[in-house]
Amino acid sequence: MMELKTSICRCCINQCSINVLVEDGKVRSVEGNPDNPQYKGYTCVKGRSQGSSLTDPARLLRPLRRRPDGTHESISSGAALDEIAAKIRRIVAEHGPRAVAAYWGTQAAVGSRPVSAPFFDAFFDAIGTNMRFDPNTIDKGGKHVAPSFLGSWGAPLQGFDAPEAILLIGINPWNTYTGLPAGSPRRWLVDQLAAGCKLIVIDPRRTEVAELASLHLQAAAGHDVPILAAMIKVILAEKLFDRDFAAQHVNGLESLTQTLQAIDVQGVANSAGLRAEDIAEAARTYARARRGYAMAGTGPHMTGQGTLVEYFVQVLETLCGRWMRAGDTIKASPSLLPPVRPRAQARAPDAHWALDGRMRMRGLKQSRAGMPVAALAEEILTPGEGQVRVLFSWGGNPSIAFPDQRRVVEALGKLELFVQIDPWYSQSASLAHYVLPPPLPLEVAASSIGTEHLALRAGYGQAMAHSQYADAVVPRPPGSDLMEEWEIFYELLVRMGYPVDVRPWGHPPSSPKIHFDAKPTTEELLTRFTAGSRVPLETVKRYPGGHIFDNHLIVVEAGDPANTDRLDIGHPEMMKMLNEAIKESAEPEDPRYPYRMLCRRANHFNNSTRKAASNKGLAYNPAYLHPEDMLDLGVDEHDEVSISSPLGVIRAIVAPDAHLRRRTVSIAFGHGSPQDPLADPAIFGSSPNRLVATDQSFDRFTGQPRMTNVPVAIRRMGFSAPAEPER
Ligand SMILES: Nc1nc2c(c(=O)[nH]1)N[C@H]1C(S)=C(S)[C@@H](COP(=O)(O)OP(=O)(O)OC[C@H]3O[C@@H](n4cnc5c(=O)[nH]c(N)nc54)[C@H](O)[C@@H]3O)O[C@H]1N2
Ligand SMILES: Nc1nc2c(c(=O)[nH]1)N[C@H]1C(S)=C(S)[C@@H](COP(=O)(O)OP(=O)(O)OC[C@H]3O[C@@H](n4cnc5c(=O)[nH]c(N)nc54)[C@H](O)[C@@H]3O)O[C@H]1N2
Ligand code: SF4
Ligand SMILES: [Mo]
Repeated sequence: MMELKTSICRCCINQCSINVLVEDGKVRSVEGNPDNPQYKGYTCVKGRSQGSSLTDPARLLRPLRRRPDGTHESISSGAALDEIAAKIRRIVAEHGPRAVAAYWGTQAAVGSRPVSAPFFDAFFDAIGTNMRFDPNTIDKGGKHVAPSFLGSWGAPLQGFDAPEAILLIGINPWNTYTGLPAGSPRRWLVDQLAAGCKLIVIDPRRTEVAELASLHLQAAAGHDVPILAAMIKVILAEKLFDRDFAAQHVNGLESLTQTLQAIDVQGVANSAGLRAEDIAEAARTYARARRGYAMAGTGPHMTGQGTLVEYFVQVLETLCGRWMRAGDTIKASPSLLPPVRPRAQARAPDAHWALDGRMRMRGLKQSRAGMPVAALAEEILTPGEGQVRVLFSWGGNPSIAFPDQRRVVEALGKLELFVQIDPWYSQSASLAHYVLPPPLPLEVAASSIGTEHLALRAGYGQAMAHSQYADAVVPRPPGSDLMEEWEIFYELLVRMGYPVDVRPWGHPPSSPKIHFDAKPTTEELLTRFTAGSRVPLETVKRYPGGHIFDNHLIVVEAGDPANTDRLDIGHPEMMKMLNEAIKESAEPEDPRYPYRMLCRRANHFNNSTRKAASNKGLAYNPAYLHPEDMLDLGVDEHDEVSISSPLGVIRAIVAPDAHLRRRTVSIAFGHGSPQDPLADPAIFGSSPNRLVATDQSFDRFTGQPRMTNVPVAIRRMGFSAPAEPER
């Protein structure tokens, strides 16, 4: 029997509304839902091809346990959980809770996080460990830390609501669904541009989105801080800022103006390879627009200066008065979360970026962006009190995504217990003691709550009050032994004798926990976790393909007249770091490493997640080079090169990209064999993280290392494979 079922794609952050054609319990096809008002039928190749992953013979259908020789054998989920619980009990008794670390990755974030994170949190809270990691500190960690220096506003930024100017800094929403609202990003952007919105892009590559820009500053990588500072200088000098807002809510104008005297717009332009007029034009265009948003992506955040970059992005937003005011309506009010009460008022910075957790190396601390992932390998390898001996990894791929891959792989090999929750035999699964496979998204119920929640952070989530609920569309494969992520942590809580008390995801820390005496179902969790939401789940369920719930949208309330807090656009610590950054951007080139390796993403891959049928036959990640550089290197398309940094060397296959700046190599991560970095790149792809150091140049708040603009050497491959340098 054929049936058309509506669902939500959970393969990436866009969370498209999809129609799934099901025949006898099998997915026949996945297509966009043309009737959905937000997505209008949009999907990408990853989502459309997910049906084949459900029946892919490589999919894990039962838990695995590692044998002493490193191969894996099947084990029942019950036995695996018993063994894991016993090991944790022993290790915690011997070494204390800090020996247990946990990491959730990107597929947790786009997948079952809203139902599973509460159980994950409850489990590691019960153990009492703060060695809890997530990808923020190797992604755009500075976004969370910058408000410690700027302060925060009690209401969101204007964001996607009718912008007259958009500033995208090192972000390519065409492929990545960040920086433009969830939905059909191209269609949305084209509509805004047709309505007169101006798009400004700062990126060393003429990306797909840069093609549509009114102004593309094709700057050299790593110059974002000086460029933003130069733009702000122009805005201040030409008095293009929101003077009323600044007078009422802002401190530090004088010290910012003073510090910017050291900035010479022409000098910034020269170092970044730009024209000073273009920097000034970008500043004027952005500041003259009455509404707009700026979004810095992974490019600038991976320069090792993420916090400073983000501070200046937020200073720009503050100067342009982009914060919502009393009476403004939040068009993207989340539906399935309890309504928030935004107020138009500043909260002063507290400089309390550091939270309780401490790493044992390089003075690194837990910040508002989380624990520094880049130092987790060192925590595992460094003996002494507090050494990490256990790692749970859910929906992440440490062996491929963490910088300094060689050290990470060595560290993972030293763990006493490494549990990987993964539907695929990924690079990290292949190194784990236990692999616990969850069902795939179309086999479980879900809601759009994740995208709704993101919408309160400018540059992410949706532009409208869209909401959707989806039942499972197909059953799990017969004979499989799969556990949903929340179920794994539920079962471990029970086995270890801890109470099952969980706080619904997205609810404030002060909200009450829910106690479970008996094991719930996912449907029950979705219901209980949305109690008190702005729109009742029952109402959302009445529109199976998704709907805009724009009755009773949240309206920003007036600020408290007694509040005297202000945002600080001239924070002394940031001003000091700006001066250092200006000096750093003038660093001399090292002639041994004349190329700069840039981060990049591709539409048909989502980080390292198994490529299913979406790769058009291409199993690897090409190293993109400018055609002139290819001539200099004497290589053609499909030729092999070695790319090296002082840390290591990888093999890669070349592809031309005339849209790059000269002397750059642009390559996606998420590929390669961690066990054998010099394995055939045509089969395994190439891993840039082999070349990225964690302890040379890094953001001192988040520990996020320089993961783009990395100096490398490129050579045409000879007859013999290159050797990795000694360490
Ligand atoms: N299809 C797909 N979608 C994804 C992902 C995926 O792998 N595939 N990954 C998801 C994840 S985890 C994330 S974090 C987001 C990331 O989404 P984005 O931040 O959009 O990631 P990229 O497409 O790599 O874009 C980064 C851009 O920064 C530029 N760049 C590099 N260095 C610099 C620099 O120093 N300064 C400036 N200004 N630009 C620079 C690069 O040329 C590139 O165009 O995408 C998410 N969505
Ligand atoms: N050099 C370099 N390093 C980078 C980056 C870069 O641009 N360059 N990007 C950084 C960024 S922005 C990020 S966010 C991190 C990402 O770091 P991670 O989140 O650790 O990496 P992913 O590759 O997204 O890992 C996803 C894992 O989840 C598994 N998976 C797939 N589907 C499911 C599912 O339904 N359930 C579960 N439980 N698992 C599933 C996949 O098989 C894979 O093992 O990497 C960072 N590292
Ligand atoms: S953009 Fe593609 S992968 Fe992402 S949610 Fe939509 S269909 Fe799925
Ligand atoms: Mo990311």
